[in-house]
Parts: sequence; C-alpha cells; structure tokens
Amino acid sequence: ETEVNKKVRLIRVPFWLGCGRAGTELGPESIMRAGLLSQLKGIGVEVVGDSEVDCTKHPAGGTADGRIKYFAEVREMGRLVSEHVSRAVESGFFPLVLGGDHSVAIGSLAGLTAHYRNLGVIWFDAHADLNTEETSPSGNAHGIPLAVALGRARFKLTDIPGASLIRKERLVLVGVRDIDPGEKELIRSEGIACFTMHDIDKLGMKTVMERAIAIAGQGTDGVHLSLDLDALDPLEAAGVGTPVPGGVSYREAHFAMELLAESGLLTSADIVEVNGVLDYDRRTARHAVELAASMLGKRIL
Ligand code: NNH
Ligand code: MN
Ligand code: MN
Ligand code: MN
Repeated sequence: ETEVNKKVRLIRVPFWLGCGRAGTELGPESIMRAGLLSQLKGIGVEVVGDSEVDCTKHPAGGTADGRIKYFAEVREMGRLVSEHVSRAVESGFFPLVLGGDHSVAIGSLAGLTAHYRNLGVIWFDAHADLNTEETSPSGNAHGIPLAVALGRARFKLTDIPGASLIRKERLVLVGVRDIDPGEKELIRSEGIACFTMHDIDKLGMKTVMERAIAIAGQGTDGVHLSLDLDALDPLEAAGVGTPVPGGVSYREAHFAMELLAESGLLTSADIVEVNGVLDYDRRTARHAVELAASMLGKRIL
C-alpha cells in the first residue's frame, strides 16, 4: 500500500473577492485556530513551511470583461497562488491550499499542471463550478474555476504562465446538488463524471469514492482534491457563503477522505469556502481540520 506524502506545505490564501461576500478571507486563520498544526503533528505529518499569499487588500473594483466581479484581482491572486504551489511541488512537498473562496483553485490547478502533465482532479462540492463568463448567474469567480481549468471559459488556465489545461476525462465531481443551466449543458456535452447527492444516496459513499478514485487516478501522475466545505450539509457546516440543503454528512465526508488516504494517490488539496464570519460556532473550521487530517492518513485505530 502506497502512502500519502507526509511533507506538507501550507499555502494560506486570505481571499474573498471571488465569492462577492466578505468572510472567506478569514478562512486560513480560522482553520489554523481550529488546531490544524497540532492535528497534523499528531499523525506524523511534517509541515515544511507555511506561506501566505499576498492578496489584494483594496480591490480596484474594476472587471476585465464586465461579467465577473473583481476579475483582475482574481487573476492576480491566481498567478500568485500558482507560484506558491509550483514551488511546493518542486521541493517535493504536498501543497495544502487553505482558502479563501473557491476561485483560489484556479491558482492551485495552474501551479499543479505546471508539473503534473496528466493531473486527476476530484472536486468535492455542492456546486459544479463549471460556469463561464457567459453562463455565470452571479458573476462570482468561485463558480468558474473548472471551466477555466478545462479551457472552456474565455479566461483559461493557460493564461497563467507555466500552466496547462486539465483533462475532462480525469475530472470527477462529488456531492453536487445545485447546478446552473449552463453547467448542466457542459457536463452533458463534455461527458464529465459527476456523482450527485442522488448517486451518493443510491450507491453509497464507498462505491462513489472507489469510482471517483478510479477515474481521477487512471494513468495520472498526480491527484488533486479540491474540497469545498459547502459539500457538507449546512446543518453540520453552516459557515459557508452558499449553503445548499441536503448535503454530505460529516461522517460521509470523513469516510470519503479516509478512502482517498487509503488510495495513496493524493498529491495535493485545497480546503475552501470556510467563512469566518458565518461560522458562528467554529464547527465548519473544526470539520475542515478533521477532514484535512483524514485525507493525510489519520486513522481511528
Ligand atoms: N453556481 C453558482 C455560481 O456560479 C454558485 C457557486 N458557488 C459556490 N461554488 N460556492 O462552489 O454563482
Ligand atoms: Mn466550489
Ligand atoms: Mn460550492
Ligand atoms: Mn445556484
């Protein structure tokens, strides 16, 4: 059995401009305060360096194309995150990116594809994040990262130096229950693997994750997990900006992370959308810490 890389580099991205609502810029700090370092230390994970991405504090407020809010700032953040992630991979570390809203994944994927030429991606999320500048109903950049990464949006991952596109055959969505019309069309026309809540109810998390790992792991040189905390049911994880009822239970999410760790295939991860303002009881941040430990090999016994 292969083991996950136990040398982790934390990359903190205090960014909220991609979700149009303040609070996710507090995500990295609130995850740290929920005990991330001691949890990781407890399972023998070595945190080798901890860097913070300098995100624009005073948004210009302009948009590059008139559709996506704060687009110029999102693009600049993506470029910076990409550099941090790329350096971590070069040094042989497991990049663990703490968001921030989900637009930070544009940077993660850009930095990762500079090294992994055949990256598998598991997108754990209530949403599909496949909107383009044209189909986005909100203008929020956190709804577009996968269209960017697949090269289906006007802004493409390859617009960031060094990056290459991800391949739709090696992408899999898990936990989805809120899909916009343009996203539905893209999922169907491109044949993107998508395990909705319906599939999880029907097949169970074990089968869903086995299939997801098979898709993302087949012939790939790295597997990235992008964990949006809104995949969890808002009854258990209320601290997110776009809650959708009927989500994955904490226990199911935990089990999914354990199965990923057991696969030994995971090479990087994002933990995003923890909103420090809305997370009134800090439960979402604490769940984020537990899920991070599980994906990195924490076992009950
Ligand atoms: N699909 C919606 C949009 O594009 C909501 C996206 N919100 C998310 N995505 N939190 O994970 O605006
Ligand atoms: Mn998301
Ligand atoms: Mn989401
Ligand atoms: Mn929606």
